[in-house]
Amino acid sequence: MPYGSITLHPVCQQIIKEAFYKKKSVLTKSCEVDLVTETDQAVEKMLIGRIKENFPNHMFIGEESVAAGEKCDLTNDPTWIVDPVDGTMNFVHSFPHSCISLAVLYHKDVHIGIIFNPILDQMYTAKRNQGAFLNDKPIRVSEEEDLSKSLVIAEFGTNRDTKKMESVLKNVSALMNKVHGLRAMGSAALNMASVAAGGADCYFEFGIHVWDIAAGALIIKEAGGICLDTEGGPLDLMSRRMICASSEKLALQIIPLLDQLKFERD
Ligand code: LIP
Repeated sequence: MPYGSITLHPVCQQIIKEAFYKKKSVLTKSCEVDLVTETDQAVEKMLIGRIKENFPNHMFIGEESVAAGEKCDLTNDPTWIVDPVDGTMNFVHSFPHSCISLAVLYHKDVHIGIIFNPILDQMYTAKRNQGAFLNDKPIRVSEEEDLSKSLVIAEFGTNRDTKKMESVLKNVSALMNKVHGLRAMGSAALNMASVAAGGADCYFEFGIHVWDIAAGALIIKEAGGICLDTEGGPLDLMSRRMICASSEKLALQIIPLLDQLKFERD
């Protein structure tokens, strides 16, 4: 996979920053808390349009394109996976914890990952076998291996069906007296970036999508961390579940405590 030097077009940052503090027109997707705004759609259209100008034969999987009915078909071809605004609920509420997440895959392996929080000007990047960075400074996962001293991120997600909510509450109650702290921050990509930068020690979620985690999976790997399936096997980007941690030792302490859910693949 030829590595280009990829920079997110400054217009994407401008679109999000300008809309961030304004009142947004909000639509719902799968349920009343699965939100989308015109900014999500505009950023995805801008990003994919600009990338296509340079890489016309590449494939694309975009959150909002899939929501509009496009296939979510990951092949061995060079593929760009885009979440134009990850943490849309946060964006709608002007809570500055949302980002653009962009990954480039080849033969289904992530070769480039970019997670950009335009409100806080935080650009997390990684190229395969070339390390992980925050604003061009190298980042590493924490060295925490003691569950009782770990900060763990667990999300409520955007699915409010009873089975999912019961599972979330089971996982929160199973963990809350075993860890240092639990957090729910509302952006899968930024949760993974936090683990990569050592700000959290573990994050897991059931119900996420490939566009939420593809970039973060490479950034964590390049920062010395690990991403697994929630039952401990290899991560399957399309399986809609994932656990990532600063070490396998820490992940393996959490996995047995989790109430496991399965979802239809992306
Ligand atoms: C969000 C994820 C988050 C999850 C939310 C939502 P979106 O993505 O990043 O981890 O808990 O339910 O799926 O919808 O803001 O792009």
